[in-house]
Amino acid sequence: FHQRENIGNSTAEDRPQCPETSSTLVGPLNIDLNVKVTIDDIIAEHGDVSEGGHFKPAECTAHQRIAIVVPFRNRETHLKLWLYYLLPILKRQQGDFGIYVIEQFGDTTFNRAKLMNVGFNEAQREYDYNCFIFSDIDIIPMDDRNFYRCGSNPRHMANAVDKFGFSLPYDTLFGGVVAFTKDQFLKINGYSNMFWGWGGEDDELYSRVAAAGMKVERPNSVIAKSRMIVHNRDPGNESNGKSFPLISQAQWRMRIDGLRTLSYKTVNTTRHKLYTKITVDLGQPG
Ligand code: UDH
Ligand code: NGS
Repeated sequence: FHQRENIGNSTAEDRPQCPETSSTLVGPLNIDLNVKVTIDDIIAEHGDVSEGGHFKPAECTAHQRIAIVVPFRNRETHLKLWLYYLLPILKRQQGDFGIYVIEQFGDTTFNRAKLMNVGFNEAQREYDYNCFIFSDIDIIPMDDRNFYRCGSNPRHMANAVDKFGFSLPYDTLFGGVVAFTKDQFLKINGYSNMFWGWGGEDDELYSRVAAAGMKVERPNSVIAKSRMIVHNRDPGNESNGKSFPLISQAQWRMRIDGLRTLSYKTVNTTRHKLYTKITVDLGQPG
């Protein structure tokens, strides 16, 4: 994948840098969460996405090499909807991107944050990504001007979700969709590995960013409008009730809990036509 050979008549060397803002963007989008579409329909639409979910614009050299990491278990319907809407958006944004669906194996308590760390680790071994977008499977942007790209600070892109009346419920919310350059993510040692069950791992991530002296940037709340697919709480992802002590320790614990101490076992890797799915055994809650 991600061949570096010629595309059409131009080589990577003589293709121009893509413009800062792509001219193919359309702005606000109509997102119908009840749309009837099959995965085969989506595959048929995206012949230019190569095996494993990799794409790069043919006409120009992308600004960033972006790995999109999605934590996953038992959300096939959401994955289909997410791909249906995100692929055209990401292509119009002219990213050089790869999609990584990181699936938690077995029925142990879900650990969203650890899956994100696994995604970072696995993606950066495959290609020279310099930007990592960590996205829930159930958030779909309603405007393609909400760039899935990194900035000079970590970015939060799900700051205007329909579920919260298109505004931020609290200033330090850092869930849903976030973007880190490789250096930014390494600087904070990634996410904590210790959040088993729902809640708080995103707040802890925010604390790491602040402790590392960085600020969080957000797009304006018109461009950032997003839909969240309505769903019930999943079995195995009950609220953990133990988040607050962990969040308050972030500043010192970030040195010893994160990417550098990540351990897991890869159970399976599947190169789907539209994404790479990596199934991992995260072990037992400590
Ligand atoms: N996820 C899965 N499978 C699971 C649990 C979580 O794939 O079993 C992933 C998925 O990418 C999801 C993300 O982890 O988008 C975050 O989990 P979540 O969607 O459960 O968290 P959220 O805060 O919702 O979006 C919490 C449950 C709300 C219940 C409201 C009932 N009305
Ligand atoms: C906070 C959670 C965050 C979560 C946010 C929004 O209470 O992890 O709600 O959740 N923090 C703690 O539990 C400590 S949402 O309404 O989107 O499900 O992101």
